[in-house]
Amino acid sequence: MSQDRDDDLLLKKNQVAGNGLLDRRLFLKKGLQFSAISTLVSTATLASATAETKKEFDPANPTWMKQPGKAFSPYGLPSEFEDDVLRYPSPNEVVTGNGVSWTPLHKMEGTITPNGLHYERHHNGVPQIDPKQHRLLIHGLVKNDLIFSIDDLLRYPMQSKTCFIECGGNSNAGWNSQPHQAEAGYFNGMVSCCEWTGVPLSVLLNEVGLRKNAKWIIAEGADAFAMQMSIPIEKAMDDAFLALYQNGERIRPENGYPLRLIVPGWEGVLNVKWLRRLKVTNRPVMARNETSKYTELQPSGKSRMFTFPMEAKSLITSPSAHMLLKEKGLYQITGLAWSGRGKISKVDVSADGGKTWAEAELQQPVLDRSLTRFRLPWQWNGKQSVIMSRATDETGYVQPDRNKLIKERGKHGFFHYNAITRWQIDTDGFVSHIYENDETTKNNSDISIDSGWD
Ligand SMILES: Nc1nc2c(c(=O)[nH]1)N[C@H]1C(S)=C(S)[C@@H](COP(=O)(O)O)O[C@H]1N2
Ligand SMILES: [Mo]
Repeated sequence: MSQDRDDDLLLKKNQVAGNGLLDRRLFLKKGLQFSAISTLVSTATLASATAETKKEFDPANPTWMKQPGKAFSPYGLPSEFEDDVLRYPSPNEVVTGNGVSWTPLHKMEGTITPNGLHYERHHNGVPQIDPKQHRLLIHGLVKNDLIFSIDDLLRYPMQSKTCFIECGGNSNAGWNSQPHQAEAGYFNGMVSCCEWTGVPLSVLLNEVGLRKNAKWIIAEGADAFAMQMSIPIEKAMDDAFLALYQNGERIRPENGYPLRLIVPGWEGVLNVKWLRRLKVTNRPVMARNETSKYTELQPSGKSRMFTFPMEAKSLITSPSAHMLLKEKGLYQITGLAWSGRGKISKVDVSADGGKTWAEAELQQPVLDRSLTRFRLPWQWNGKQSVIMSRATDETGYVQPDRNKLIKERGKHGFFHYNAITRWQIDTDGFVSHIYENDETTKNNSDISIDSGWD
């Protein structure tokens, strides 16, 4: 049967939305498995087990089979052939140590961020803290001030939680008047997801004893920026915790060693790294990062402040910007969805610029406030196509398209950009970032954020 007839048959039997979106269960259906997957791999490759190519597969041929391999190592590193899977540090940082490095989401699979690829955001460098000298002070509107060493904290009963951390400024190039052309991770990769382990904050707050007028907690970091952030007491008592471990090992210096605050689902900036002090107060401290930053004027003339939870968002990571589809045929669209308000309940995908949608398969288990992997098979017909994803979370919140976001928030936003991202695949297979045709793309006089953070 010819390739085209195969393609037609696949479409006829499995298409669930316009422009070739196929049933998410396609790869799970037993009978279809073989034919579907073989179309996914180029027919040229499959058909090529000729005498010529068989020579490439000489069982005794690879050099790594002719001599013993390397011995053991005390700490494992990625294969040298994966040396392009890297964080991307902001090129235009003005002060050394103030900037960001993005997680390469477009080069990764699954949902967990390896520690060496967790995005970084520092305001004044990474302090090299000696855990023996480090102390945490809890004071303010409490009955007894307490000082903890790291060894003290390591003796407490621990809990683990997998959750994402996302900078409030993630994807903020989306506010630009022109679509930002960068790889998916180097545009949206100020989000990462780890299993964090540590001590519930409520345990320590109960130990110091909150006074009646305790309303806020001010968390302070031990870096040269002395980051301070205010957190409402309800959240502090609910699910915030002090993390000592990241994906099973002690937290990396870049991510807050030896102690960091985790505030699940809320703006990254609240997750104070290198935590040294928690002051219980009756009002917020009104620090730089809750006044001159993170306060945003709305079209109504009012400002948004203390916009804590990160709203539901999703993003196709493959195919995505700057990738090249070599030929028409079957592809797996995949990406990530997350919500600071709970679990992702569904992700819809469109391959026709939003005219029709189909529900993607969610990788199980779907975890609260964690990156969630979605996948959907797609038969690309070689024509210009626009693919996009739309997340819905368990509160019923639906990720907005860009026009809706701009209508609500104005054109000069900086934080909390969670609009639907559109990737356009051209006839030559090249993928780029586009906006829906709207008035905002035509107005070129707006501010331009090449790589913003905060
Ligand atoms: N002490 C301290 N904590 C901090 C910061 C900082 O510069 N200093 N940056 C904040 C910001 S803006 C973000 S987005 C997250 C980034 O965490 P990460 O570097 O582990 O990804 O840490 C927050 N906590
Ligand atoms: Mo941030």
